Amino acid sequence: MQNAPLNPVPELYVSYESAQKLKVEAADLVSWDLTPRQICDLELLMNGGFNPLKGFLSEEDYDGVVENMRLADGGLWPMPINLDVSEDFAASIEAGQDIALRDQEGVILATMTVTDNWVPNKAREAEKVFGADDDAHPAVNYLHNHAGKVYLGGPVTGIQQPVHYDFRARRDTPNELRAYFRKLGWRRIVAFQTRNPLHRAHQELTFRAAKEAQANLLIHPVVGMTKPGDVDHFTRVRCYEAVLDKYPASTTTMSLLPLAMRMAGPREAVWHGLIRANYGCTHFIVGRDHAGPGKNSAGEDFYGPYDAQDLFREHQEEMGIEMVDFKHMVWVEDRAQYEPADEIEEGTKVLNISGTELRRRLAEGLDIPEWFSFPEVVKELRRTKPPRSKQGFTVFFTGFSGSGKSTIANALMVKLMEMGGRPVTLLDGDIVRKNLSSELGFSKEHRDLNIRRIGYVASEITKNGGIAICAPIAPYATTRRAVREDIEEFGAFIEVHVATSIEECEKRDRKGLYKLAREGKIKEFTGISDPYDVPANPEIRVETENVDVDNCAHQVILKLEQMGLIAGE
Ligand code: PPS
Repeated sequence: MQNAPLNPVPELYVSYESAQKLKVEAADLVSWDLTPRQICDLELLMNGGFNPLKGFLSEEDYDGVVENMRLADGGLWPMPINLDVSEDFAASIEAGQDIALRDQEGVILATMTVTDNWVPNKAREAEKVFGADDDAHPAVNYLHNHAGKVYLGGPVTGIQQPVHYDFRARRDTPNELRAYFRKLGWRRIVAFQTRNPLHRAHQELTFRAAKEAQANLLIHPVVGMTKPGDVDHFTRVRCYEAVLDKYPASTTTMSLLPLAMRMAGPREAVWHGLIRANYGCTHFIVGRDHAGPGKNSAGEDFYGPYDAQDLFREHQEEMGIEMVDFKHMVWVEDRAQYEPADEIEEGTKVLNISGTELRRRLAEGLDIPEWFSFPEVVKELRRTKPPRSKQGFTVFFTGFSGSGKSTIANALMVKLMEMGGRPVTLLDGDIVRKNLSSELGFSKEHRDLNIRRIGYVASEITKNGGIAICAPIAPYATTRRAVREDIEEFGAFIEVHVATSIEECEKRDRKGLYKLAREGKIKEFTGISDPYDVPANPEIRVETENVDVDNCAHQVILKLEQMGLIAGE
């Protein structure tokens, strides 16, 4: 195999002077506000990372890519790169029209001449590109539930790079990286793709891969979009910086790749290889289950463990980048070193910590041994993900008006404040309606909006390590589920159903509202003239009839203890 020549790859940017002019002209064009994923795609289109693409795929290119990984001109390209838009926006665009592409702050990054405008067959795209039309696949979920219904295709003219304020010194375009390799005289470069923190096994395997390929090493982590739930890129980059020091001086470098991953296994591996070839690399490490999306909805793997390696091998000649097999490294206790699992004689005692086990140890604040990771890396991970007993969480009470939600929520707040350690905020129904939602009434739409606002505030509190206690009626299960999803991104969500019956609430009628509701003086009153979906699986259900408030609050405390959310020092 030839070494990749390190002359520049074509970019889609115009010169600085033309860009200034174009920017002014583009202000009059119809514009599309790019989604975060489209911004990632556009950056790599413009900087040559997606070379040979000259813009978002035309319908003909898209069809070929979906069907057999080929562009209309026969070139290999495994991943559809489309500008997905709403039906309304698409309907307003005529063939041949130029549009401006803006980032989320409204900055014009590029213009695009729309040559194609079509409604894709998303089920076919899911089957062909991702292997199954199953929403458990993150990219299929994105395709059906987030991506616009219509695709626009056409060439792009680049005005400026998307703005990044983080880790600027570690971001390189393909041509910058090529120039760097040229300057250092690196002719053989093996790239390592990653979306996870690196531990000692990764350091060993990448170092070995570089030695095997007699190449220099590029750690090329993805900082665009990865799999939902991954460690955020800020933390990861701090971890990578620490690992970088462990390689022999001047053998290894790191650069950040603003790619939006699709988790498409085999096709993704080929895509990753083509991108790295554009970045001037000659070799690429492909492992077991490369860019695997996890389990499908039947609990099975989407792809075979070596499908990605097989597909890469089939195309590597044409791609101009060679695959280096990823060696599964394990710690051999007796020899106190990492060795490839397939080279170890039977009966040798080896140690390994799985990703799941690592997450458990981090969540519970347990020991992570030095043979597994570097102390600097573990320190960073612990800083970002403290043990559960130090993370934020949300306790979400739901139940009828007068069920006792507010009283129990107040008692719980006081008990948690007595324990100390984390700030506690009470978002009681009445307080929220006064301060956050004063303009809202009690229609379904307004109640949903009210609960989504509470959920947003609670998710911010949870993210920042506090305890949010919410106590609205929250009558709709779908809205409660949406709030749960928002909050569980950052910490635990404990739904508490205060299960006081409507008869009992009406009997108590503490605010006299039930009487007014019966008389028809208050409309849409929950339980009387408006629905309430009883929670099917709350973390805890408390009965308030014949149980005092203190005891109800204590039941919640016990649940929090059981979930590891509160613990002694
Ligand atoms: S919701 O459905 O979650 O948005 O309701 P919430 O914000 O918790 O507000 C409920 C409080 O508003 C008073 N109230 C009503 N409740 C239900 N239905 C109607 N139509 C209504 N009108 C006013 C009532 O006092 C509720 O307070 P709590 O604390 O639940 O008793």
